[in-house]
Amino acid sequence: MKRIVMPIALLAAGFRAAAALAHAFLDHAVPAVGSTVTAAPKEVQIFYTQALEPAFSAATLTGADGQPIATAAASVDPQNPMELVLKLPPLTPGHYKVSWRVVSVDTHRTEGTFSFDIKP
Ligand SMILES: [Cu+2]
Repeated sequence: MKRIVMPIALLAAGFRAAAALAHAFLDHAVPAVGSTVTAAPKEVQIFYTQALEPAFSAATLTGADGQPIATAAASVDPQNPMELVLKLPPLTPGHYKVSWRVVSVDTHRTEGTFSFDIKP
């Protein structure tokens, strides 16, 4: 009995370790993190390394002056649970910061920011 129990316990520990590494981290974004684009994007797409919990995942936009820019609430793409979409109002050239805060399906919370520039 002991011989069977041991490997199962080790296996379970291994799965837990793998799950802990699987938080929803930012994989890439469109516009790309730190990029300069020449046309104002209509939305920001943020792709994560893990599926998100839509009810607990959000993103906001601030301008160069640090003031929040009104947008509709960010939503998880129904076609891709690993993608958060923030629809944007018409933006003028400048520097913008995206702040995001998400909960992945393993209930772990992550957050971060990145910026992009719109060139005149
Ligand atoms: Cu996790």
